[in-house]
Amino acid sequence: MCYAGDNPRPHRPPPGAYKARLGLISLYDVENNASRLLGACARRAGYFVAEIYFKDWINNHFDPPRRAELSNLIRLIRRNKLDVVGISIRASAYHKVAVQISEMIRRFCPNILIMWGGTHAVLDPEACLKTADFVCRGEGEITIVQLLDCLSSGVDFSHLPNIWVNTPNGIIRNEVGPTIQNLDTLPFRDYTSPDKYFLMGNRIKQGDPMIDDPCFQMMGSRGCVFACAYCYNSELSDLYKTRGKYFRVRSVDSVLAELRQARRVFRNMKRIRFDDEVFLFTDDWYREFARRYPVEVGLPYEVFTEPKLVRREIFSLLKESGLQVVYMGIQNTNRVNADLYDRRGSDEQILHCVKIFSDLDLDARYHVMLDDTESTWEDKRHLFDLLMSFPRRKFQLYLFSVVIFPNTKLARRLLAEGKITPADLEGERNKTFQQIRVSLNYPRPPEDLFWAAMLVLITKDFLPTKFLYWLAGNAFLQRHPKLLAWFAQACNIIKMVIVVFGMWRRGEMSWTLVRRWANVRSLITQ
Ligand code: B12
Repeated sequence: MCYAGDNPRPHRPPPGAYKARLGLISLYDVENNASRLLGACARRAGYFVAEIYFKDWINNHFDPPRRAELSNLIRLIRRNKLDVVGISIRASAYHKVAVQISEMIRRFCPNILIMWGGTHAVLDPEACLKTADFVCRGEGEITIVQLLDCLSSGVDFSHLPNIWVNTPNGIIRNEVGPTIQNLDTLPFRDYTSPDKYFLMGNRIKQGDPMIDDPCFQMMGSRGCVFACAYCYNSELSDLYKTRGKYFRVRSVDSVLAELRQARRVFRNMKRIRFDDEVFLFTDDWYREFARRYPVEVGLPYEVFTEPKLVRREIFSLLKESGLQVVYMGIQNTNRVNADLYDRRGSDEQILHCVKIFSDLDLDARYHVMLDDTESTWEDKRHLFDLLMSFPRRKFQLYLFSVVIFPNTKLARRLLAEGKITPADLEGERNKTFQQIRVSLNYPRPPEDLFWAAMLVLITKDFLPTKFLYWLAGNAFLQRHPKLLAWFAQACNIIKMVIVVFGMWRRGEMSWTLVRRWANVRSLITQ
């Protein structure tokens, strides 16, 4: 590895010089935006990139790497003559797989540099450096090209912003680099280069694993204006404080141009999901988007929002332009949200949004987060009553179980209060593999099981409202919540069949979804 050179500035390799070859490995994450974007940046700078999608994630389940998958990975690294591999770890739960894979690469391809990046590496670089040669602790687009330039010119890279390096003399911690302030300057994510591989089972499948997916995932912004305690944004907005605006948006031109390009290559595209933390733009942006989107793209789309951001005027406009599905974070009662999660709001605000979505006939899906350390019986009852006051036929609930990500405000607070130990942090405990979406067979205290089952039943619109209130007040079931959970599970399966059948009829089922949902043991609630 080249350390501590005399020439601290990276420079482009001279024409005709050897160009370092990059591999990007995405762990259990076929969607990974970062791999495709970094791949596009490095290719734009003239470098060879092999993108390797190593397995896919499954809700509430973990399928360890198999021998054939690992040997195919090594085969690909050798065949493509890579000099450096970047492992993109988005979710901390995949830390241990990253260790396993890195150790194997080191054993069979000893001359290859191993770099880790992604949300987890940004959140917990010290832990990552126990295995990786170096870590990218920040946005990767500029860093990856600078690194390849350095490697190609034989220049030291250990001084590069964002880079933290393990050296024989200890860790070099460079400061966080500049953030991309104008997102329009980035290339679009690359879905078409031939050097893409999906490893799952015995086969190496060449080509982009998402290319046949009916849902195209898109982002029009980066960062977030909120800093909820459980979310990694609470840490990142601090980290990037001195590096320009943290929340940045793309122009309508740029968003539509990427969508038009995607429509040409995604043969089966049926809908678009905007994966922005919140779909937040200026009123002028919304107006221009709503005017041009139906003409230039014209597919139904989905967005994520937050109660404080919902305005009737804007959502009517979006609805007319094709908005079909809205995901909104409710998370918990106002008391728990404020006291534990640093989220402020009111029931009135939530009910106001629910009314708007219902009036506009939008398919509303509300996110709720259970299993926290704070909620009392009264909070749980309050949450049930609030959700019961929504028009029952017009929404879905997505129930999540709170996961504590390292170095978030929530993690720091619960550790300081002694309510959790470091072993409970994601990366160590890996709750993601058992319980990120709530399933009723996960072990939880009887009181939590009772209310989780009640929430599952709310969206089973074939059950009468009066019956649900009767169940909620039933002292026998409160003492024996397992009975209620079995009943809720049965209703859940009925609902799941209805949902899957609907998606299949609309042509929205994909192999990716079948793989994720087919496991009955990890069945999530719908
Ligand atoms: C959209 C999204 C999804 C979508 C994916 C859509 C898609 N096409 O990518 C879906 C729903 C599929 C998804 C799934 C999951 N997600 Co998600 N997801 C996100 C979200 C909102 C955006 C990610 C994104 O694409 N950002 C844009 C890209 C370009 O930027 P980036 O990922 O930040 O990467 C930059 C740097 O980190 C760096 N970088 C990244 N990789 C690499 C690699 C190298 C080599 C280098 C040098 C640099 C580098 O450069 C990039 C560009 O600057 C993030 C939150 C967020 N805003 O990041 C959560 C987030 C990453 N997800 C999270 C989680 C937990 C999950 C799941 C585990 C949930 C589940 N149901 O099981 C799965 C796991 C997937 C996996 N195996 O990692 C957590 C992870 C927290 C943690 N510490 O574990 C996050 C942070 C949200 C949160 N709760 O706070 N997710």
